Amino acid sequence: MKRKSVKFIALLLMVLFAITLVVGCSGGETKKEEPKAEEPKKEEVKVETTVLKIAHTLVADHPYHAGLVEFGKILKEKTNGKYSVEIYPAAQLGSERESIEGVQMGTIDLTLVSTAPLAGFSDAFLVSDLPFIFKSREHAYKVLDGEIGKDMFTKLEGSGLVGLAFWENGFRNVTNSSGPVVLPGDMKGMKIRTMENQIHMDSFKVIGADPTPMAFGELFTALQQKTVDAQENPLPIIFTSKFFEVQDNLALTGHFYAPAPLLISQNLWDKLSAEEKEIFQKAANDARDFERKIILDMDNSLLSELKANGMKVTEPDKAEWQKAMLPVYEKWQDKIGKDLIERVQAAGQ
Ligand code: EAX
Repeated sequence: MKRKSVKFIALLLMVLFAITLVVGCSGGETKKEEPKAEEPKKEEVKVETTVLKIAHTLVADHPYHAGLVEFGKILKEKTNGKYSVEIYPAAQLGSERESIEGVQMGTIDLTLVSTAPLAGFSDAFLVSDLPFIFKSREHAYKVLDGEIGKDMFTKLEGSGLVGLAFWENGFRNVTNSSGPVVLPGDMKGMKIRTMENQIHMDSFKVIGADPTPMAFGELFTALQQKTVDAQENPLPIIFTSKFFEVQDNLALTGHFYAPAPLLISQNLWDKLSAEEKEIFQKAANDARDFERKIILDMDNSLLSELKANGMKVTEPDKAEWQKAMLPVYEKWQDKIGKDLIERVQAAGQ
């Protein structure tokens, strides 16, 4: 019995030893660290940027330009870099009329212009070109940012142009190189440059002046060479385009209010998704408010600058000028629509 149990224990020990050997080999081996699979590098998602061409006719110091830079900043941010802008100031891409044509053809993506030259493309804005139709900025904004302004943009359908928002050029004043202007009759025979707009030309004809339509880009030279005696523009343009260098007299007539619609090419607009359209619209509205504020600040501060640059300033009685230009309403009310004129006037009551 004793010998058997010794044998059994020895066998048991050998089996246990063998098992330990097998387990030890497999479990003992220090597991080679499996190389960690490389974390897939987050691919930088490269956004293809579309650079939009924007044209305007004023110098880069004018609020038109600052407003468009703001528009581009908002657009780039809200589209995560999908859209950015390249702004061409000072009529680099042509006059306002040529820029509007470029937007229609899609060779220019957006343009910021006064409503006046749009008369050659659509009747939609004629009411805003009437003398003294807007009593104040508040009146203008109430009309342009409301239903009437929306109707104006709707009338652009089919023209290749889409109106995004009405920015501001502002209330226009007469400058000249002949002498002080107070009464409308003081402009008798005076050669005044106007925008390419028949209502503007009729408004100066009716007070005895001699209107010449001309692209903005030619105006400074025409004043310098006395091809024309006078011009009319808001203070921010008179200052930033340095008209005080070639015009001695400024009459604060405020005879026209010039809205400045931001227009986008229909081709481009149709390619935008619903979400992108919303982003473009909001950027146009936010940049509009930004630009209007700069114009207002400049309008309030530039008079002293212009006087300091030698301009002699008169403050005509606006009621006199309004009465003198009234026949223009008679001539244009059928074309524009008496009811539309009355709606716009009622908004200012
Ligand atoms: O729209 O032509 C003009 O006098 C305008 O004020 C100018 O082009 C900005």
